[in-house]
Amino acid sequence: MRIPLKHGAHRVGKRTDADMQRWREYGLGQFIHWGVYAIPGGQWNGKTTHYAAEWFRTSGLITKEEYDNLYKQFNPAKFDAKKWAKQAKQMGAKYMIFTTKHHDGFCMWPSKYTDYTIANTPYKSDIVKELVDAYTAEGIDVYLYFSIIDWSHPGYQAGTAITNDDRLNWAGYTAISNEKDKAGYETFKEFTRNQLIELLTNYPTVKGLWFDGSWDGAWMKEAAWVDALGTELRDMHPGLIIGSRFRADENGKRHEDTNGDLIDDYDQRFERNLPNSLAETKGFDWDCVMTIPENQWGYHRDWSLTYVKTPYDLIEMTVKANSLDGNFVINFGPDGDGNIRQEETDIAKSIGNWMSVNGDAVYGVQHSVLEKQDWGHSTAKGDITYLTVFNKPMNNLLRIKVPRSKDKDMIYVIENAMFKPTKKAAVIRDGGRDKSGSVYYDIVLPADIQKLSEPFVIEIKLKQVN
Ligand code: JFZ
Repeated sequence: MRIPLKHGAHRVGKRTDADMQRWREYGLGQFIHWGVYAIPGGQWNGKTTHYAAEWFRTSGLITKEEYDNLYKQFNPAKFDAKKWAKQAKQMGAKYMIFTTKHHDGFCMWPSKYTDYTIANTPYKSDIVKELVDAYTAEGIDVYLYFSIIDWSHPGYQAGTAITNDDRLNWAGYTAISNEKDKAGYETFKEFTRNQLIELLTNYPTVKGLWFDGSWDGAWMKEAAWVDALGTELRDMHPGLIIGSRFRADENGKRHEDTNGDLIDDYDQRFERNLPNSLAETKGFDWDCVMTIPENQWGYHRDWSLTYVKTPYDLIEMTVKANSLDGNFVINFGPDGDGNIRQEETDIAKSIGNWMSVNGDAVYGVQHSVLEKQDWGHSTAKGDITYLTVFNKPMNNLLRIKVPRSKDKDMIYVIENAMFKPTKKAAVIRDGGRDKSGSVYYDIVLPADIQKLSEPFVIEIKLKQVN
């Protein structure tokens, strides 16, 4: 039984328009977390935090006053938007999400509605504009990250701060306790609306908004107002793409509404955590945003404290996400001078080199008819199935299990197979059947493929026969 909702999902099932189709085909994206937190980079007065560097204001290592004055030093002399965009292009990113304003409230654009912006730093220039222009010129679509939580706005503080530490605010159990707080929160809502309208007005080429911090308790209680704001933003920016981390329904349900329908356009729940099956995705569009270290989004000076993912870790996640109909987004945290650190530059390059050979297995694909197999992940586009091999068999015989067709009289056969890196046809052997009727094929890995020390793709054509 469906429960009537005023502020739940406004659509059941996926969006079918061209803008959303374009989103679906991205495959790989880049996230950038950049703000004044890049100046301390997780360290202050010789002490280092293990917590996420972009949360540095709450680390206990810096006073609020010290943090709130950091912007007076923000002057990234090495920042070169075109260089970043070229690097992202080479990596193979089709879209980029940029932190216009993180939880600290510092605006990377010259917002009219607060003084806490890039305009009042020694750098002065509009960083959001530089990035939107540079990435758009490279053919990379831009999305704006925007935190609802804003530690710099007095109305936000008045409305929601139980303690000074917003980390305790995770679960969204804040309450507005008195009339003064309520009035303050109204000014915060108006401020948030003004800023969002300002962003879409200033940067009309952006494709969407990536919201964060909407678990805030007071925000979740504003279902009707936030819903109306979403409609207003969509009306002023046709095609606008918004994820499920913007608003709650009237019962406080986030991501999925009370009826289990996805709120807004794609599921944002797979943060730093990929699903393992199509069933887990519930058939929704989704993205997975991922840090390169364990949990650092903003610049942290000391990556020795954490496991740093390798290019092949990230490539496997990219292919896995796409094999389950999601987009994968890799985060970069530039430093306070505007440099992308060497480790990130090297990783981007390796990924880009791999994507330039194997990108067909990632862009514009969907899940394939093959079940998940030990050697890796499979994706499909039209009548081509891409097998991306991450675990090369010791005997160099790659066993592929091909499903029985739903129609009992039909089976799938591999019609032909080609190694993507060498463009050579593969030798396919009959690998037998099992009791359920599934058919197996063995692909013989030739010497040049055996020698590869990186994942590789085999393109196959599956044909249904009687
Ligand atoms: C949030 C931010 O707090 C963080 O700094 C970063 O910007 C990240 C992209 O978003 O962190 C979250 C938000 C949601 C979840 C986890 C971390 N979540 O839903 O599991």
